Amino acid sequence: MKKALITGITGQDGSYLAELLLEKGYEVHGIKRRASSFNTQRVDHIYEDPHVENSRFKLHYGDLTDTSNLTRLISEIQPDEVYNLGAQSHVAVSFESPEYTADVDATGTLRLLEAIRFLGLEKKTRFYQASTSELYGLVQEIPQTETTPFHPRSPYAVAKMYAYWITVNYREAYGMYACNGILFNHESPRRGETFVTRKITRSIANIAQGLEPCLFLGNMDSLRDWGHAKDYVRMQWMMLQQEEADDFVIATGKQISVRDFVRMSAAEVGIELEFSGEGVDEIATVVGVSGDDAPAVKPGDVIVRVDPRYFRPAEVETLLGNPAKAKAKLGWEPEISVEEMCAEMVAHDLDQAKRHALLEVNGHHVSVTKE
Ligand code: NDP
Ligand code: GDR
Repeated sequence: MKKALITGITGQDGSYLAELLLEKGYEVHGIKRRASSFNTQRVDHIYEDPHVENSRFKLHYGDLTDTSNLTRLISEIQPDEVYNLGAQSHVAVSFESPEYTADVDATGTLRLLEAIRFLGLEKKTRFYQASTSELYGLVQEIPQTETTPFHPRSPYAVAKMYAYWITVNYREAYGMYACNGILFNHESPRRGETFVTRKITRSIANIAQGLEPCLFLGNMDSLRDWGHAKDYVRMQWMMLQQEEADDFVIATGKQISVRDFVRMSAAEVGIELEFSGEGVDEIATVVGVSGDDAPAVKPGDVIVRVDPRYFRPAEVETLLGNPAKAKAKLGWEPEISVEEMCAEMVAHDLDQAKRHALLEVNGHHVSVTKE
């Protein structure tokens, strides 16, 4: 039975990847951070009581900032595959915590690679690094491929650039099977609530249920190549099953703006929006409502506004990937479109909003946490 170790198992990708590897018969080990409250919601459905015999899903406390912890875990587990998905993954937050982001995202990657090498596992353990389209930043070429030059635009992206190159370096220097997946944005109902797609689907669902009056956003002109996390974790596994380690762009090859994602999400709950104004004065007004499940808004209501708080010191305006290499060498293609993904996310968040609304009607106050 193959053993995999996943850092970031409690995150969006970690949870989908753990499901996939369990389906494939792996013994799956994951590193979770110690927190003052439970933080395993995304993997609770696959959690197995450690007392159960032959359990194939095991969680260990750990942290990417802790060398001794990582080295001990790798030594004990002797994994065939390590997926380094753990990171301070929020671009805007990285401007506020640049040093911590570097420690976790850059040095954390080095700590894992060095532990594998130090333990003499460089010929046994295959390594996957969660690299990112943020490396392209101020884009030099459209669409972006594996050979497009990098120009990172945030402390997050700069830290991930170190992680990218140290992964390549350990492959070249020590012959390690180490790969970079250069993944473009990918989302799902399990996406963290402060990333823009999930923030939008959650707010639109709350607005439709009368739980929240308005969605505040930053740069709505931003263009992203959005795929579904389920499609992308499949590719993470495929990358470690090749004869030779290599780096791949994973993207859909299509892009839309943040504004269009808002429009698409609103349409899912029967709200037609019209955008007007520019820059910080841009608003979206309801111009039509439809459907059996009438949303709690009426034509003329302004339900989207700009809050400059969400602007970034340096922005990545446009990202569009070309996944031709992944298609040619691995036969990978995304199966879920951005429209299907958006519908799934809104349906999920609407279900949650309806539960909250029901509780409110029955006198139980539910606080809807926001940024
Ligand atoms: P999430 O933010 O959902 O998950 C990040 C995970 O990392 C969580 O499990 C988090 O733990 C863990 N983590 C954070 N800090 C530490 C630390 N100091 N030590 C150990 N673990 C830590 O990210 P995604 O699942 O969306 O992304 C997975 C990886 O892929 C990340 O590295 C991200 O940067 C990268 N990436 C993501 C893309 C995307 O569009 N989703 C695109 C390209 C790359 P906790 O639950 O406790 O917070
Ligand atoms: P990104 O994702 O920065 O691309 O990083 P995010 O969803 O945070 O932002 C996408 C774009 O939307 C704009 N935006 C807003 N973003 C947020 N979070 N909140 C807002 O209110 C808002 N309004 C507009 C942003 O400015 C940006 O242009 C994600 C993360 O998952 C990274 O870890 C990963 O590496 C990259 O995707 C690929």
